[in-house]
Amino acid sequence: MSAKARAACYRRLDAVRHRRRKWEYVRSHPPVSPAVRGARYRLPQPGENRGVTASNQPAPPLRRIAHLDMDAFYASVELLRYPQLKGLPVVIGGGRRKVDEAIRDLPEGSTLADIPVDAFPRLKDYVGRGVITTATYPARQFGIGSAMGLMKAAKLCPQALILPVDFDEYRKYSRQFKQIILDIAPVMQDRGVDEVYIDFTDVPGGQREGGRVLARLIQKTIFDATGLTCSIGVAPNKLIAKMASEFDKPNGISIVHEGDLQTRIWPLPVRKVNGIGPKADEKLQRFGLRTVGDIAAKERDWLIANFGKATGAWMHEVSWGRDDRPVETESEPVSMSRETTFERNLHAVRDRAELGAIFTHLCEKVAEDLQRKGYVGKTIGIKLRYDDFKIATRDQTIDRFTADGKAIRQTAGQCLKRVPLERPLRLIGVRVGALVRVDSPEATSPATSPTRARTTPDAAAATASLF
Ligand code: DCP
Ligand code: MG
Repeated sequence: MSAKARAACYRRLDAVRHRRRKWEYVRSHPPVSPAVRGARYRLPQPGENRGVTASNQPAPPLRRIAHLDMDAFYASVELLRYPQLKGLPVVIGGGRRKVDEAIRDLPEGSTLADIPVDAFPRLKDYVGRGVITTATYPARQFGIGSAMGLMKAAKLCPQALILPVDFDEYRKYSRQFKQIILDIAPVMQDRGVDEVYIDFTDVPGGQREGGRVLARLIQKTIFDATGLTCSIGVAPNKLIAKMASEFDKPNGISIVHEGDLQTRIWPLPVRKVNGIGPKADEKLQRFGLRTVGDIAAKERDWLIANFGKATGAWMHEVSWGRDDRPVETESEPVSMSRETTFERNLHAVRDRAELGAIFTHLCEKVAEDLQRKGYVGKTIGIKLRYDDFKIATRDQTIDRFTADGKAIRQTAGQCLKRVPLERPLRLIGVRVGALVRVDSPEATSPATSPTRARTTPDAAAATASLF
């Protein structure tokens, strides 16, 4: 193409850009040649005049949103400590059993990586009602997957190895990989233990090759630091990015552009849309709508008439790949606390009744906060400030997630027994940490980690007499 023709194309392109809102999805493409279409997704090269509007203002960069999802997350974290299980069918599920403890009983000088594969328990020997949280990719070849009953999985692949869930370990890696991402691309939205959205738009490398360059950097940095792999989809918005991260799992990168809607999104089954669950799927199937493209082919009004105003309109939008939800950076709270400074200093013995009432009230308030915001926590802590302004803190981790005022009060009471109470107090606080969402898999699973300090009935009675 001649320089003159190219300049004309760019002018046309800029005029189009100018017309649309900054992040709006463009439905109708101008008739541009494939060469120019490709150039739309490149940063301007030195000497190129594209990206500069008539008024000499640089055009806004194209919106590029990534969705990153760790591969077989819980299982991959387990394989870090048991590398001898790599390439084998392994499932993660159920609580820690005696057999899990027994294999960790190692001879002097050996490590977890030395445990022979034959020593690990197998699915065929499993008895119980638990479900699988995840399975390694070799196990998935047998048709095993998340949420499947362990007994059913045992029929499909009796030789698969089974490991108990260890949320504390997964949470540790979850924090680590998210911190790595934040250090590279600060606009990140936490979507759960193993997935995040990242806004690539203004990050160096975020536009190169449609985001592939930055995605590769993030993938490599996470792998180098943790040994874990992830899959990333980069697209014009969260909706498509979420679908794209699944395109090339595991350890894949998928780049989707606006113009790929028909070829890559429309053929997908409707369930691939984040937000279309089993019920909506069933109804769509009844109308003969199986793919995203089938929905797109329906009139907006038809969708509204059959699915209601909000859902119908939403289905129309998503089937056309439109989604302008921002990447919300507000991170999940790690703890919630309540504290109070007294009007006059109080003494643990002389003002026991008053202090006791305040303490109980604080526990109830934290519990209310947790319940209102939909979290449960496992680490209960207290904070005291003495009359000399010195601070003491203690905490204790219990074996079940809770948002219950009484449970918090009881454990906080245990913590109180471990701080000096001779001096008058200026302030007292209660904190609940190690939070997870109340509806997360961790919160609803049976207790797995051992209690660090159990509350016996006697201890509870003793606590009651404190304050
Ligand atoms: N999980 C769970 N119960 C489920 C689904 C998932 O406990 N029903 C847990 C285990 C997974 C983690 O959440 O490791 C992340 O869920 P994903 O759906 O991302 O599944 P994986 O990361 O295991 O596999 P993939 O490679 O498909 O992402
Ligand atoms: Mg995952």
